Amino acid sequence: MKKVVGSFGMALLLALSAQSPAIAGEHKHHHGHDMKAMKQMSEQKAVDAVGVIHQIDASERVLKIQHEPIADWNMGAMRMKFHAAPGVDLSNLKEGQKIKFKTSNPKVGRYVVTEIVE
Ligand SMILES: [Cu+2]
Repeated sequence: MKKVVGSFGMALLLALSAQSPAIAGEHKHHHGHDMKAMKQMSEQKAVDAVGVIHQIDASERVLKIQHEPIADWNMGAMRMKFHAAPGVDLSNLKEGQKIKFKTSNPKVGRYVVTEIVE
């Protein structure tokens, strides 16, 4: 519930800058590409990605990242949540920072940052 409340709070903030429709559409869009890309992702291979950290939830170990297109997943640019793998050190990361990272999709709807490359 904590995450839901957080997203809602952010949606409220962003509503002031007229961006809330984009947030509201985020999950719907993800279900679409999850289903389509499910087969090719099931192998759990980590792929390269680049993005800007939008939000860090250190206690939940969740990063909200505005990522550039991820060709290996046939996924366009978007903002979405990634769970940090146990070995990933979040202490050096800052909101607004651009990172190169490796990510896997172990199951539908769950995205994991497996490594921060730079
Ligand atoms: Cu995405």
